[in-house]
Amino acid sequence: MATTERTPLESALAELRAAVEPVRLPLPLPEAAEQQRAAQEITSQLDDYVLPRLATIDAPLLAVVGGSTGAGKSTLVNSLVGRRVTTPGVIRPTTRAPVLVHHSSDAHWFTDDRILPGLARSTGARNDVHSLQLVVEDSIPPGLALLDAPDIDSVVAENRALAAQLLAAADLWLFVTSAARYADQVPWDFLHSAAERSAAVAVVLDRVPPRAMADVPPHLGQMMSERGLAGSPLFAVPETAVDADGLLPVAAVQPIRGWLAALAADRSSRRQVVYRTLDGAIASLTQRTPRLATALEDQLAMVTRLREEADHSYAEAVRSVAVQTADGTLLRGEVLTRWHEFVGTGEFFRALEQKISWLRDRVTSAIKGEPPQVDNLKVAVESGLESLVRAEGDAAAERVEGSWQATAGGRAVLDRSREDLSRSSVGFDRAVDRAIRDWQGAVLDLVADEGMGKRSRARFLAFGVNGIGVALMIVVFAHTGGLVGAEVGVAGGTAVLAQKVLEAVFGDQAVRRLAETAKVELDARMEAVMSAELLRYHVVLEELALQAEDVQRLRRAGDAVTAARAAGLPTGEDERAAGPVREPALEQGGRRPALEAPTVRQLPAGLDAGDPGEVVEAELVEPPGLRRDLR
Ligand SMILES: Nc1nc2c(ncn2[C@@H]2O[C@H](COP(=O)(O)OP(=O)(O)O)[C@@H](O)[C@H]2O)c(=O)[nH]1
Ligand SMILES: [Mg+2]
Repeated sequence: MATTERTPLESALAELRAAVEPVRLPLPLPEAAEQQRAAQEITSQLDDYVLPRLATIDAPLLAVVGGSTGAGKSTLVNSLVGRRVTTPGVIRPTTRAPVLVHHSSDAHWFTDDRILPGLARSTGARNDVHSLQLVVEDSIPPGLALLDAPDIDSVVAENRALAAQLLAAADLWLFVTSAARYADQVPWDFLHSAAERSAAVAVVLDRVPPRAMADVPPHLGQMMSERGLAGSPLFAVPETAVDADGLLPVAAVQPIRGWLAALAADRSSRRQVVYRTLDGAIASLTQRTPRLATALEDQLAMVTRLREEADHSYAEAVRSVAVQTADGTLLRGEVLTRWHEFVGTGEFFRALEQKISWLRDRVTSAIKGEPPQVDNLKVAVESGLESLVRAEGDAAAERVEGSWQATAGGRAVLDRSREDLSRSSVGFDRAVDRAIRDWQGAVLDLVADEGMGKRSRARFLAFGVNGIGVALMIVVFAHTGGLVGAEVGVAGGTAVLAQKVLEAVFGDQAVRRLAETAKVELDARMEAVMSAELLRYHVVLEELALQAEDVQRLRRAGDAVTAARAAGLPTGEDERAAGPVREPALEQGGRRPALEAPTVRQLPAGLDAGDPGEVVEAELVEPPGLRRDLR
């Protein structure tokens, strides 16, 4: 086998394979399952047929005999060969290694894993769908090999899969159907796919009762014409008895034999069959690749959508926390009670409006020496803030889960996740607590820095850093919504008092600046806590390993194959020596040149041919020296 440098077409196909092979479509979108199969089929077809065939264009023509259960495939192969090389049978073994029959001089083409690299080679009969039984038979002409494939409609799934794989690796389909079953759907699905990718096909209509000879073959011929197989030959084999070895009489298969022998004897015809199938296979790859790219793009779009849903939900949590930590929401309940304790009695608090200067002195004396109430207040602020942030975080998780549950793609991602994404993470509450304590620490640092360098240092020290710090937090919590100095509600009053206390210490400019800094700090910390939660959703989406670059790579690879295909298929060895290519790439959907020649209808002796109907009547071209065997 000559190994030559890769042609541009081979390089483009190798890149296509590299682009297709890793494609995974994990989300259950409408096209996903079908396109995932398509990706698998593209890869297999490249490995099993297109790449090896291109690399060894001079290899023998592989005719795969395919069809439904009991159509007579094995009997036909045996009869063509002239001896029993493959096992026919009414009682079917569930699995059996397919049999490949070739001439002894062609052995090297099949013993290595040039084609069908996934199947081991064996020389004896094997009950194993993962191997290929090679039979040397010199009644087969060199340059032609016959493969008896499993039933396309086998009850055993792996047999069906193997049948499809073998047909995809064929240069020529010898499709066997019986007079009783030729209208069945399964064979037509296969024939349709062969027509779609312009594979060379010959149909053998087996076991035709003599009285049906005038009707059934023309009907099948018409069906073939209607389904894109007008150019494919149709051989009608009459129902006859099989001999002791299970072989059909020589005369019954003679037209098929003759046709195959003619094909094998003529290198150019053979090459054209190969080119036609090869080119059709490459064309189908270029047609399938954009669909695969689109399916991958759909997956990416779904991931983007899911990510945005998660982002929006947590952005909402961040926003909501930011609003509620500034609009007075927190200045109630426990915080308020503790604040009252801290600044003094309820009466004192109610008298606030009128007696602000007096109050300042009262407060000063009340909190001098850092009374224990300040710690209670700090704890109340902490827990009020904690429950607010926790609730918003939990709500965000529930929202994401709810919106992801609404699509199949989202449900699939939720199912894949090892974590329960319908709720906050296990560590969330602790993370919130820590972030809040850190913020409180930062606020204390802030007021300490401000207080120590000021002329009001003495007053600052009198209030104590904790008292001042908590007062600043209170001011932050009422920073927006016009509460400070305006709304005279309980919360408003609370904030006003805190504000007055701070102004007494720092002056009003500084209080505004400090409150803003403290708020920015708070928002940043809460956003960090929420981001960590959001990350869980990003991670589970990233685990799908979907990359936008892969779509581009697929598209580019498909385009490159299209371009390289337009430049033509490679030449064989003899042509390489002779000079430039004589046979250009076959145009897609064109008529099949090699198979146009002898299209045969076999009639049993004594029956009038009559109207040829849809079956093209043609002379059987007998190559010189046609013997009982195929040579
Ligand atoms: N009488 C007769 N029997 C046939 C013919 N073709 C196949 N058979 C029998 O039908 C059964 C199934 O045939 P086989 O070749 O195993 O079909 P396969 O499943 O397509 O390989 C076997 O018992 C064959 O002997 C035929 O043309 N005439
Ligand atoms: Mg069989």
